[in-house]
Amino acid sequence: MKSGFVAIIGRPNVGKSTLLNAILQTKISIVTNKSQTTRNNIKGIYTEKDSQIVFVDTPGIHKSHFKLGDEMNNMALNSFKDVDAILYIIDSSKDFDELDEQLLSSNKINSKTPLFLIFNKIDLTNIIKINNLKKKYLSYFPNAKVIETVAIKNFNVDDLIKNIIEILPEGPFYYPEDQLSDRDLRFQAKEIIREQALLLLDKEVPHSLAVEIENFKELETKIDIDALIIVEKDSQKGIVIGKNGTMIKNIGMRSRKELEKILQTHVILNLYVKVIRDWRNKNTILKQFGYTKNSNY
Ligand SMILES: Nc1nc2c(ncn2[C@@H]2O[C@H](COP(=O)(O)OP(=O)(O)OP(=O)(O)O)[C@@H](O)[C@H]2O)c(=O)[nH]1
Ligand SMILES: [Mg+2]
Repeated sequence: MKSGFVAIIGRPNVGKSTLLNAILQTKISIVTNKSQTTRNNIKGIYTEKDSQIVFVDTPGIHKSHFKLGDEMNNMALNSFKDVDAILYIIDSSKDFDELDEQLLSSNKINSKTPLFLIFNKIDLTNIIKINNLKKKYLSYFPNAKVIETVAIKNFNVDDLIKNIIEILPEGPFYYPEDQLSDRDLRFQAKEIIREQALLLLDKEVPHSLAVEIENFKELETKIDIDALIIVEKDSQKGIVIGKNGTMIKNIGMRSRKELEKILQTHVILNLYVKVIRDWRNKNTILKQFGYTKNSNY
């Protein structure tokens, strides 16, 4: 039997969570067009007959201006300290930048850990650009395995899994065969609501927004959920509620539909909005929301 832990890392918005979901053919991690969507390390467990890969999706590594961002970066940087392989995801349509350079030239990535350079989003660019990027990345890690993917279309995902299994050590299954994630339904619910809010909102609001589940009651024929949407300013609260409550109704309706798909049961969802000023810089709030290493999540 083969098994191991594999960290999925990279800059924000490159397609890390999309790739994890493609590998597991299930929505484990939320995906939006906004950067810094993922705020926690989230495990996705892939099991085949005689191999198990425990993937760890991570927040995109970015230049942070808030304590929240520092915590997210720390989570990501801690994820690949002791793993059997690292998937470094690259948005092939973007230029190589200063933060990539910093990360690759620091000694944070252990040169003994097998490294996969995943050139994702190749549908958005051309061969010349991809080849230039490859040269750049390979100059830091000449032995890395290069794979091109289009995560939204599942392109090359099977090939990637095959390549990972090849380098995994012999080992036991770490999780039951039918377990797909380390996160519970409560966590999934808060993430789905955040995802739907992020998809509908713009500018600084997505980054200032958090969701807390106040009540999650599993009844025989339905699940009752009360959730709080937290923002940092009164003006943002107004935007989240929308004219005559249209925005919050829309967020609620879309979240409920998505939750019903995942939970396979009827969902009653009540949303409330609350302002906590500057919560992204408050340690106690970050801990309460599950955004620190020592949080419950
Ligand atoms: N065209 C194209 N878009 C993609 C591809 N993979 C992901 N995307 C899109 O890129 C955006 C970001 O995807 P995510 O999976 O949320 O990216 P991420 O790296 O997890 O982002 P963070 O959680 O913010 O770090 C979404 O709009 C995806 O639909 C791809 O291969 N091609
Ligand atoms: Mg993500």
